[in-house]
Amino acid sequence: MDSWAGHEVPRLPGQGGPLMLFDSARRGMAASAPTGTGTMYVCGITPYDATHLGHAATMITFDLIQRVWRDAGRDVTYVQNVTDIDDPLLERAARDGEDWKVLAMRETALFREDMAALRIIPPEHYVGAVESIPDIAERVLTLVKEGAGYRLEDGTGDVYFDIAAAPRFGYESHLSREQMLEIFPERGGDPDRAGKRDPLDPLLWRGARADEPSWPGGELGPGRPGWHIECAVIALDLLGTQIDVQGGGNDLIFPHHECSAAHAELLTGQAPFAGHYVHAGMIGLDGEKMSKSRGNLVFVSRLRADQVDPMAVRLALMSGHYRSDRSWSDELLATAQERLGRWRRAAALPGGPSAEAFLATLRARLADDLDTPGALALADSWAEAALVGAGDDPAAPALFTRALDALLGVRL
Ligand code: 5CA
Ligand code: ZN
Repeated sequence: MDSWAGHEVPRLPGQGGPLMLFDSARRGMAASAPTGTGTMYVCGITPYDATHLGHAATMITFDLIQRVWRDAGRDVTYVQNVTDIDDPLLERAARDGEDWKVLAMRETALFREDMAALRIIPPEHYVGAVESIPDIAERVLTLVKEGAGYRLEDGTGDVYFDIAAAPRFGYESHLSREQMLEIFPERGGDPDRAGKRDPLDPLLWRGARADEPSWPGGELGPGRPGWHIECAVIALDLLGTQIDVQGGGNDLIFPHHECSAAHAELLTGQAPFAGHYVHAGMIGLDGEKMSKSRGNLVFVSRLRADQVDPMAVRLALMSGHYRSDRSWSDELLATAQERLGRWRRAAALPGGPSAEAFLATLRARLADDLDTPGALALADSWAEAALVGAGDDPAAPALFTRALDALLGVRL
C-alpha cells in the first residue's frame, strides 16, 4: 500500500559513527547494523482507531534509528506493516456497524497524515496484511509440511505453530514459562483452546468462519492469517533472511516478537532473525498505559486540530528516553513548546557560538542508544549561549538548524 509523503533531510558536514543500541535478546548494548545496508522492520498499527501518542513515540524512535544510520553514511531499507485484518478491527467495525475495510482505510489514511506531520521519514515499503495473504498462506503451508505447524482436528481449519519445533523459543523475551502463560492471553493468545499441543502454541492460520472475511489459502483452505506470521513473512519477503532491527513497543516483546522470530528462523534455517530486538517504552496518561482498550488516548490528530505544533509534540515525546515507560501530560507539552520557542529564537540570530562542537556531541549522544534527553540538553545549552550573545559565528545558527532537522527530525 502507499506510504506517506517524505521530506528532504539536510546533509550535514562530516559523518556520524556506529549506533550502539540496546537489544532485548542480548539484554545489553551492541553496535547495530554492523555491515551493508541497514535493514529494519517495525510493527505498525492495527487501524481501528486514530494514532495516539504511544504510536507516535514508537514511530519517532525508529525514525531516529533511520536518521542516525543515514548520517553514518549507511543505506537503509525500512519496512513497516499495517495489520489491516485482525480480530480487534473486526470487533470495532461490528460495534460501530461499519465495514471493516472502510474503517481500516480511514484510520490508515489518518496515520499517514500524522506521520508526515511529525516528519517521520516514510518506510520504503509500507505493507498491509491483506495484500500479503498469498505469501503468508504459502509460508504457513511450508511450516505445516516441515512439521512445525499443525491443523486442529475440530473441523475449523485453524492451524497452529508447534513451539516445541523452535528450540530457541524464549531467547528474545527471556521470560519463564510461567510468565509466558500469564502474558499470552493478555496479548491475543488462546492458551485454553482445546486440541493444541502446547497452550503457548500461537495461531498461524484461522480457518474461514461464516461471519468473518476470508481469503483462499490453497491447500490450507480458506481463512485469514495469524498475527505473528504476518510480520515474519512481510519482513522475510522484503528484507531477506536476517534483519538488523526488529522493532515495536515493549508490549510486543512477548508473544509477538518471540513468535515472529521463531517462525522466521524455522522458515529460513538461520538464527537469530534479528540482530537487535528494539523496544520502545509505553506512553501512558495518568500512570496507565495508553491503549485503545483502556480508552485513555490522546490522539495526534486531535492535537493537530487544536493547532498544536507537531514539532512540539515530537520534542515532548523525545524529552524522555525511548526505552522508559513514561507519561504524557499538559506540562510535558508546555515545556516542549517553550523549548521549541527558545531554539527558534536562537536559530534566528545573525550569529552564535560555533555549532561544530554541538554537532559532534549531538551525534555522540544519539549514537549512545538514542540518548534524546542528552541531545535535547545539548541543544538547550547552545541556544542559551546564543541568546546571551556568546559567540558570533555567522554560520552557526544555520548549522544548528540543519543538525536538529537531520538528526532529531525537528524543523525550526
Ligand atoms: N499491528 C500490531 C503490531 S504488528 C500492533 O501492535 N498495533 S498497535 O496499533 O497496537 O500498535 C502499533 C505500534 O505502536 C506497535 O509497535 C506497538 O508496540 C506500539 N504501541 C502501542 N501502544 C503504545 C503505547 N501506549 N506506547 C508506545 N507504543 C505503543
Ligand atoms: Zn508486528
